[in-house]
Parts: sequence; C-alpha cells; structure tokens
Amino acid sequence: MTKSVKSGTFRSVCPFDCPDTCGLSVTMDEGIITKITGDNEHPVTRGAICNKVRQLSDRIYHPERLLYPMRRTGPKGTLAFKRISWDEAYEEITDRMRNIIHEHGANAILPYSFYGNMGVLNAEGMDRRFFHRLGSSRLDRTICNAAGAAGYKYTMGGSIGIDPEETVHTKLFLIWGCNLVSTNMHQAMLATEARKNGATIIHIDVHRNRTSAWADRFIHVRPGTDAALALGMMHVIIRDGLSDIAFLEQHAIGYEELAEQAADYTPERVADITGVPAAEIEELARLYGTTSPSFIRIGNGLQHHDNGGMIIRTISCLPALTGQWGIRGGGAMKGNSWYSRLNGERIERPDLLPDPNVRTINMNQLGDALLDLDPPVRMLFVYNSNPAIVAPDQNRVREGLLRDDLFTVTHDLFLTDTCKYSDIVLPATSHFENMDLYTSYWHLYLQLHEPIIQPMGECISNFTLFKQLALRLGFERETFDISEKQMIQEALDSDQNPYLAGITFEQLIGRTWMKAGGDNLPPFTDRIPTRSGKIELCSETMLRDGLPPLPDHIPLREPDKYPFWLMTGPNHSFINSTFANQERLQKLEKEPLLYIHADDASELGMTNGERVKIRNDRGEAEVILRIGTDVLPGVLVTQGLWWDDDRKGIQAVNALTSQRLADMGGGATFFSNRVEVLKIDTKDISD
Ligand SMILES: Nc1nc2c(c(=O)[nH]1)N[C@H]1C(S)=C(S)[C@@H](COP(=O)(O)OP(=O)(O)OC[C@H]3O[C@@H](n4cnc5c(=O)[nH]c(N)nc54)[C@H](O)[C@@H]3O)O[C@H]1N2
Ligand SMILES: Nc1nc2c(c(=O)[nH]1)N[C@H]1C(S)=C(S)[C@@H](COP(=O)(O)OP(=O)(O)OC[C@H]3O[C@@H](n4cnc5c(=O)[nH]c(N)nc54)[C@H](O)[C@@H]3O)O[C@H]1N2
Ligand code: SF4
Ligand SMILES: [Mo]
Repeated sequence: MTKSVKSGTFRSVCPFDCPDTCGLSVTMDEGIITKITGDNEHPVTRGAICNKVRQLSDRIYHPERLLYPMRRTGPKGTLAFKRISWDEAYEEITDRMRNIIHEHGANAILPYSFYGNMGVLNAEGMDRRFFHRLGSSRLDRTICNAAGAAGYKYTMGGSIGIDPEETVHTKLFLIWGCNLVSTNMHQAMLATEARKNGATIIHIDVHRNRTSAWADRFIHVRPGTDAALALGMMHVIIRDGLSDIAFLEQHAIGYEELAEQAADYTPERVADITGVPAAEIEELARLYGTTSPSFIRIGNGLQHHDNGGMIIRTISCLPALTGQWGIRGGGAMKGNSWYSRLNGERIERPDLLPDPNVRTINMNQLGDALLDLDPPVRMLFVYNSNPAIVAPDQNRVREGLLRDDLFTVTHDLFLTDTCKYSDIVLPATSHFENMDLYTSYWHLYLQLHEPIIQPMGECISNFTLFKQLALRLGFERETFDISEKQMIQEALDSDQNPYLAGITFEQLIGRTWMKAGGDNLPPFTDRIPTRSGKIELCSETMLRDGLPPLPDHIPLREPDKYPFWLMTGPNHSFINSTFANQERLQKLEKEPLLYIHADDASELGMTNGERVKIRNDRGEAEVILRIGTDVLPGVLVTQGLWWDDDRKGIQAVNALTSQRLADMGGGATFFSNRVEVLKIDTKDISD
C-alpha cells in the first residue's frame, strides 16, 4: 500500500555520508513532507538531528531539482541542456556503450561514484553488479577513509572499534583529528553524557574549531605530526611504567620493539616536531596513562595527509598500551563497518567480470585518468558523486571532462558542477522515494527504509537506472530483473558475518532497525582479524607491504615551494558538496573563510575580512580572511566544498589539492597542500 497520499508521521533514515546514520521521523500532510525530526525511539539518534537534515524538505522540494533527463546542447562546462525522454536517454547511453565496447573494449568505460546516498542498493548494489557485468574499468573508491582504514587495519585487523553507545562509561576522551561537533554530533552527545559523570574531553587538532570550543581542553598540533605526538605519549607511558604488561602479553605482539622505537621520541624531540610544548606532552601522556576507561575517537582529518595511514596506524596502538580494550567504555574507534558488513560478493557480483584483471582506476586521480590513460577513458558514468567539486586537482579533472571525445553521463538530484560537463544528465530520486537498507560506519544499527513519497517528476533511483540499463543491454534477467526486496535479502544472507545473525528483511520490516551483534557486542574479543589474531604493535604485514613495521613519524611530502600548509576540510552546514546549493544553509556559512594566524596576517599586511587569493601551481581560489589564533603560524584552514556556480567563477578549494596519494590504501591527500596567500590586487610574482 502506498503511503504517498497519507498524512501522519513516518519513519525514515538519513541517507547521507555521515557516521550518525540517524533514524528520522517525518511528518506528512497529504503526501507532502512538512517536518523532519530525529526519531525519539532510535537508540542513538534519541530525537536529535542536525540542522541540515531538519531542513531536508528544502532540498526535496527545491525548485531546481532535476525532474527529467536532459541532453547537452551547448559547449561542455556551460548550462545548455534540453529535455529528452527516458527512452531517448536509454537509447543514446546504450548505443554509446555498445559502440565503445565494440571499438575500444569495455575498459574504456569508467563508473565514478561515492556515497551521496549511503543505501546499499543505491551505492554498492545494482550499480556494481551492472558495471561488473559490463566489464568496465573498476574504480578504487579511496576518496574518504582509505588511508586510515588501511593504517587501522595493520594494527587492529579491520574496521573494528567499540560500540559508541558504550562511550557513556568513558572517563577520558581524546577526540583526535575529528571535528565531531559538526561531523558526528551523536558522539558529542554521548561524550557530553559521560562528562556529566566526570569524564574529561580533549580535542587534538590543527584548528581551534567548534569541537575545541565544546571540549574541555585543546591541544594544538602542527599538520601531519600526530604520529610523533602519539609516540611521545608512548615514550612517557613506557618510561613511567604505566603500560599494562599483562594485557599486552595476552593481546598484543611487538611491545618490546615498539618500546624501543618510542624511546627515541622524547617529549623534547616531539615538541620540536609537533609544536606542542614538552610539558604538555608529559601531562597528556600521564593523564592518558592513568585514566581508565579512556577512548580515542580517531577522525578522518588525519588520514587526508601524505602520512595519514601511518598516523592512524600509530594512534591505534595507544589503547593496547594501557590495556583499554576490554574495559567497558575503553578503546578506540575509527570506523565500525566490520560489524555490519553485508554480503558484498553476492550483491555486487564481481564474478560477472569478463576479465577479472581489468584495470582499476584510483578515484583520487580522475584528472590524470581522463587526460593521460592509455587506452583512454571514453565514457564516464557519474552517480552519487560530484567529482568536479570533490575530487582533488580540480583543474585537471575539468580539463579531462572538457575532452570532446569523452562521453559523460551524470545521474543526480541537481545540476551540479559535474552535470555541466555531461552529455546526458539523468534525474535521481531522493532516498525518501526509494526502498533501501542502511548500515552505519559508526553505530551498529541496520535500518530498513521504505519509500514514503512518490518519485518526483521522472526521477528514478540508481537501483532502477542500472537495472533498466542492464535489461536494455540484454543482460540476464535472472541476475538483473530482481526487486529491491530480493537484493536486500541477498545482502543480509551472510554466513561470513556472525554479527548479522538473526537480522532478516522480515524482521527489519517489523522493527525498522536491528543492532549488529545484538545488545552484547563484546568490546574486545580474544581473537581480532589481524594475521596473528592479536593487536600488532609491530607488523610483519607492513614489512611485507614495503612499509616500516613500527609506528613512526614520516614528514609530509608536499614540496616546500610555498610558505603555508592549507587544510581544506568539510564545514558544519554542508555534507561535502551536498547542501551547498541550498540558500538557507549557504547563508549560515556566509562565505568560504580562511583562518590565518595574526602574526602571518600582519606580516602579509592583511586585515580581517579581506578577500584574498590562495594559490599554488595547481590552481587558485578566493576566500575571506579570518585572522586570529585558531591556527598556528604557517597553517591555514578553510572549510566547505562550495559549488563554483554560486561563487561567480571563483574556483572551489580542490583547485589547490593534489592527486598525490597517501602512504596507504591509495588514500587522498586533501590536507597536505602548500600554498601562498596573495592580496587580490597583487600581481602573482612567484611564476
Ligand atoms: N557537517 C558535516 N558533517 C560531515 C561531513 C560534512 O561535509 N559536513 N562529511 C562527512 C564525511 S564524508 C566525513 S569523511 C566525515 C569527516 O569528518 P571528520 O572525521 O571530523 O574529518 P574532517 O572534518 O575532515 O577533519 C577533522 C579535523 O581534522 C583536523 N585536522 C586536519 N589535519 C590535521 C592534522 O594533521 N592533525 C590533527 N590532529 N588534526 C588535523 C581538521 O582541522 C578537522 O577539525 O564527516 C562526515 N560528516
Ligand atoms: N578538499 C576536500 N575535498 C574533499 C574532502 C575534503 O575534506 N576536502 N572530503 C572528501 C570526502 S571525505 C568525501 S567522502 C568526498 C565526498 O564526495 P561525494 O561523495 O562526491 O560527495 P557530495 O559532494 O556530497 O556529492 C554527492 C552527490 O550525490 C548526489 N546524490 C545524492 N543521492 C543520490 C542518489 O540517490 N543517486 C544519485 N545518482 N545521486 C545522488 C548528490 O546530489 C551529490 O551531488 O569528498 C572528498 N573531497
Ligand atoms: S547528516 Fe548526520 S547528524 Fe545529520 S541527520 Fe543525517 S546522520 Fe544525523
Ligand atoms: Mo568522507
């Protein structure tokens, strides 16, 4: 029975790429959404959601939402499109696909997607199955957490942390390279609850931001030096006899080697590297070494550096040193996707690949892939992503997108900057219009979503789009002509993951959410998924992978040509580039700001509120100066992935970032940038 003409309150799930994956409560009046709040009964959401999603109906009913397929009628990079029918769109796309495959081979086609919608069917379900069967080039989806996931895995074996609900018992929080007041608000709620019971919250960051204002203490660190800070803490903990030897003997390997390594990281040396005074390092280490349970929330900021994998690998060794795993509320968390991992093989069907050795393209190197690869990419199929804004080295990406012999299809809800470079633009439904299954990469609840409104205009879901394309290309009906329900059942049918035992489609329909591992997920099991089954403080696997086996500080690699380090992170009111076209949220963010230290600004003769240019060899962007002491001298921070369109030709920050990969996992290096700051009226003299 359709709910679309109903009035009342309905359950939904937040689909965005945010760890909190909230349960939503949606009020409808005759089929129209009138109010969105947090679900009071959801155990983690507990009625609270962020301002962005409280305003989500602005996005759903936005006058600029794409409602019909369109074909490009003018030059690439402009907004010249005309409406076409779905039949025309399908015919053109499938004809192109057949011709490209015939003339150049299927690997000339490249999908490009990320997590604009986190639902498994729409982000890693029918789409993946389709491209596997097509035989296109594969995309390595490394833009977010690849380096950190690899680094954490070397220590802990997988994306396993503690259940965040347990952190209400924590006594000491280290919020490390995570702006969680903006990016993981329910972790802030849980920590605030713990604080009422006496917990202390310490924020370690390069930027004194909203999270620092909420925390009890702030530790200001230089960019990319956190591995040294963690090693300095280990130095003090080991030196002062604060290690939990009994725990280490039972659950870890490599303690002696690590102790030898940490011996070199004296507080004085670490102070030189990090900018954190030696006395502060001593104090932090002793507090961490003597407080239990302690919990480290490891953020994504750290891994967007050249050395991000090693930083996270190093920090994730700390809880073992003081035996925190296994104590309620103790341990760490970088991500928790291990617990709710679905049957990916079954739904994505990599076995359908005609050539299992087909090339894989790292999504952080899209610019080079479009411009330099041989054989060239001839069709780019974008969905769930906005690469013209989010991918590094934007000018190279756009140069690639401008190629006359590249055919680009983009499926989205809006005419994004990427759409402007596309030959065919297809309208996507919002998640409210679809069935899907959601897992979180932070909490442990799986949530089923049933559609609550009718598709708008001629919008279709990713699931339907790729199913239709498959059927029109004559792919096997038994594999592609399936329902959403069937694919959800396949996803949940996993004997590989014991934490999903008892979680079925039928059970979820009745309850909406179910917790992976039930209510008693052990915070630490005797065997973790590393090679040794133990926490690997010294890692043979790393050695085999050509990496140093022990935690270490490895300096950033961006050449020293320009005077400042620039960090380009997300902001409070957008999710990546999603929401950046909504007026009310734009107004809250005002303009892209550049945080600079007062000494640097005065040396440059610049004043607060001045519009300035940041530039390097890759590109430039304009920002408004915010002078103070929120960043250290020599460091700059800007936040938010603003659209170019709305900024009258001023480039977005990824004009400045590099396609260079991080030390592990093929991760992105968005934060390891060197730039200079120029007055707008000053001629560039550095060329
Ligand atoms: N409001 C909002 N929420 C979001 C998103 C969003 O865009 N907006 N995006 C979502 C996504 S996809 C992700 S991946 C997460 C990201 O959210 P977080 O995990 O919070 O990661 P970032 O905000 O990228 O960076 C976190 C912090 O790292 C700091 N940082 C940068 N370099 C260093 C360093 O070298 N050392 C230290 N100690 N700190 C450093 C930055 O100043 C920043 O405060 O948030 C998700 N939630
Ligand atoms: N400089 C810099 N760059 C960054 C980052 C940074 O911190 N600094 N963060 C990086 C990180 S961590 C991430 S995760 C990436 C995120 O990069 P993306 O995943 O590309 O994120 P968004 O910009 O939110 O773009 C998602 C797009 O998907 C569309 N979409 C939403 N739902 C659907 C759907 O159901 N179907 C289809 N077809 N489309 C849909 C949205 O409208 C939106 O245009 O950006 C990265 N880029
Ligand atoms: S964006 Fe994050 S905090 Fe906001 S409603 Fe969605 S899941 Fe919750
Ligand atoms: Mo991300």
